[in-house]
Amino acid sequence: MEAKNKTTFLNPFSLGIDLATGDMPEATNHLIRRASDMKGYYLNENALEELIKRDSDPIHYEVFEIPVPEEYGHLMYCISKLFPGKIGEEYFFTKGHYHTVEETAEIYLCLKGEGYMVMKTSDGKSEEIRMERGQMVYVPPFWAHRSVNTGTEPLISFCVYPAEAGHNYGDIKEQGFPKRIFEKGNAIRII
Ligand code: PAN
Ligand code: ZN
Repeated sequence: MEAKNKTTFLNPFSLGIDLATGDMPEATNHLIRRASDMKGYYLNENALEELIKRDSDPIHYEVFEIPVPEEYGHLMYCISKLFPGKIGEEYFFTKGHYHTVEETAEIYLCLKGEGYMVMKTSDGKSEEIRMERGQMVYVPPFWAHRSVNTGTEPLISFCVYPAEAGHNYGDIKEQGFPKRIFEKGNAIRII
């Protein structure tokens, strides 16, 4: 069979994912974001600079994937692993993005750790949904999304989304999300 409607024909395959650790040994793509990649994202810029110096620009989060064609019909999937910690009082988070093809959703199944999925729409709606092991978050089309680690171990999720979705970091670096998540007086505060 040949490609149909511009969707590349593939043979079925399987791969292993360790549900306790999120390890995906056959992953061929490994995206690394370091603390220095997060400049401009956190409220306390000095605290981020201190972390970069003190810990020699540590890894902030990583994504492991085995790519499929970025075409309508295929599903991209990956493991997202966000380390725990704070920049000042603000919990570590991923940059966050809209999908370039805005009408594409995403499923995050949390395998380890705890935190929140922080989301917004371009017309001002905002949601924060708790993530913990065994909890699935459905990110509907049109919602920008960022994960935040409020725990003490890595926040690890298995993500699935339409392969043609693409990532649009858009206005998020400048405007962020309506809510940030802090630790204040030993409590998690969403402000
Ligand atoms: C995830 C994210 C991953 C890293 O795979 O790409 O958690 O976050 P950023 O892309 O915001 O840096 C996803 O949502 N893919 O669409
Ligand atoms: Zn996404």
